[in-house]
Amino acid sequence: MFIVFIIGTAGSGKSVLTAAFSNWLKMQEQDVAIVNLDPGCLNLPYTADVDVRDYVNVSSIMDEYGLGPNGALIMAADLIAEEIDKIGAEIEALNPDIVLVDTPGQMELFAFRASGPFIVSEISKEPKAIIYLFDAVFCLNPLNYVSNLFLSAAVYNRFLVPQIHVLSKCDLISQDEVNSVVDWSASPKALEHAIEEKLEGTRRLLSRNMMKAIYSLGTRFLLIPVSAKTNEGLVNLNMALERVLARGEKYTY
Ligand SMILES: Nc1nc2c(ncn2[C@@H]2O[C@H](COP(=O)(O)OP(=O)(O)OP(=O)(O)O)[C@@H](O)[C@H]2O)c(=O)[nH]1
Ligand SMILES: [Mg+2]
Repeated sequence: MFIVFIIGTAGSGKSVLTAAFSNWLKMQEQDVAIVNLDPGCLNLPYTADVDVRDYVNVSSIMDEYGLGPNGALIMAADLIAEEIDKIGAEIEALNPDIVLVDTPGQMELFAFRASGPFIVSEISKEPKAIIYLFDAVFCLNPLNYVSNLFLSAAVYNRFLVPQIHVLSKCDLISQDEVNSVVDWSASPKALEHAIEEKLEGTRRLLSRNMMKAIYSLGTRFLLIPVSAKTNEGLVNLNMALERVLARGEKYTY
């Protein structure tokens, strides 16, 4: 069994990708289970096999403790951590080949508080990977792209789990734009060139220095363009996961 967490900023396409990729895997005759870890979501574009909302209820936390929505979500994250053995046991009982885990809308609640890494480590002892989403529309501007690089490096630093980087919603930008952003992710020189060309003054200086700081970490961020709407790139995403998780083998033998 392999566990794949789908992480990204609010609205970056986590839930829709979870739905599209699970359907795609099922078509490849892979045995998939979906886990929803977002206690605050109202509607999901898939049917969760394991749903954290069966364990914690954000609106009753708001009522019971007199909290606003953000305070309640923080509390919910801590309550999920307390229930993680039961959630892990549910997954274990399903015993699929691959588990896709949709994570909370507000990434910082999951990635930057103590409960997130605890949940990732305790949900299962099986091999894990993270799919980190870069929203294509947001990444067209090199300043936003560099900011997202920082976030993804921070996520990697928090979880220390093999991380695959996806350019999500790539159907919303042109093929030329997809190629440019993928070039930036493959070559620091291409990114530096875009920063010089598209940014000015303090933004240019800061973006250039931020970019250099990131690349000095030695982490690679090659982006895989994916669309959950057209299914473009799901083959490449799956190959990248197989390389990381199963050394290039299929999940099922
Ligand atoms: N065109 C297009 N739209 C997409 C794609 N993926 C997601 N969207 C849209 O982007 C919006 C956000 O998608 P979600 O999957 O809910 O994003 P999320 O990261 O789960 O959002 P939160 O959990 O609310 O933070 C929705 O309106 C989706 O329909 C895609 O590949 N192509
Ligand atoms: Mg979502």
